[in-house]
Amino acid sequence: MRLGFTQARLAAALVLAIVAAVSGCAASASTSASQSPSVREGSPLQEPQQLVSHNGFLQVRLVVERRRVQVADRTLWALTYNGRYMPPTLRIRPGDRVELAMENRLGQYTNLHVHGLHVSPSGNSDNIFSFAPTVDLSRAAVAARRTLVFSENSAGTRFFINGKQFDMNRVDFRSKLNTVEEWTVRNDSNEEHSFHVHVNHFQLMSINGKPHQGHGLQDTASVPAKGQFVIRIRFNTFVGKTVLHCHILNHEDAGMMAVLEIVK
Ligand SMILES: [Cu+2]
Repeated sequence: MRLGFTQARLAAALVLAIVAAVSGCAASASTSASQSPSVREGSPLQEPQQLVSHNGFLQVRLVVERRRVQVADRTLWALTYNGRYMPPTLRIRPGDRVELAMENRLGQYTNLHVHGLHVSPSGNSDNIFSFAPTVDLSRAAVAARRTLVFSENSAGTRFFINGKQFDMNRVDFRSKLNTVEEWTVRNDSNEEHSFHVHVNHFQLMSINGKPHQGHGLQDTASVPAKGQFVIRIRFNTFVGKTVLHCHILNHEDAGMMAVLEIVK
């Protein structure tokens, strides 16, 4: 993750406020043993680490991971930032530039939210929706590429995939188990169709040539009228015959369905 700021609109110091919920009290005043024998006086309260810009520039690398830490003389498994329970404070001046790279070692998705900075909600900036697909097929080796053309007759009464109406006794596409394929789904008609494939979810890569930032795998996607999209699909776990089709029921019933067989 990399955030760039050329115009910091703050007065003096900026605080990177990644809120860490402090579990249990930090340093309590000494209490008599009879009231709470498990609480001892802890270390003095410590300020978070400060990372300070120099010559108008601050480069920060934040490693986020679950680690064992000492808090108030207790051992905790906690979410940490660069090995510390409290995240650092960033000190920069108006107009400074910050480059912040976050490495996520949590084994689950997270994002970085900052207080005191004017940051875009797009892309991988301060974007709560920026979860990557659970599986990212963008760098996968592609075993086969196919084009699936959705079309219909001018009356809108018969619907086709690659010029054919559905026939359950015909196999239209044969794909190999444990491979990734890239399919271009093209819509030659004047209305949108709802592409749907059974068994394996797919990653939507682009729509009408424009790269798509996916929020996860999906099993249905709209293909625009006179447009197209590109998906990548991995055939996991199961072999056998299944179908892909338009999810508009009368299109499907009028032929817009095809047989996909997944083979070893
Ligand atoms: Cu349709």
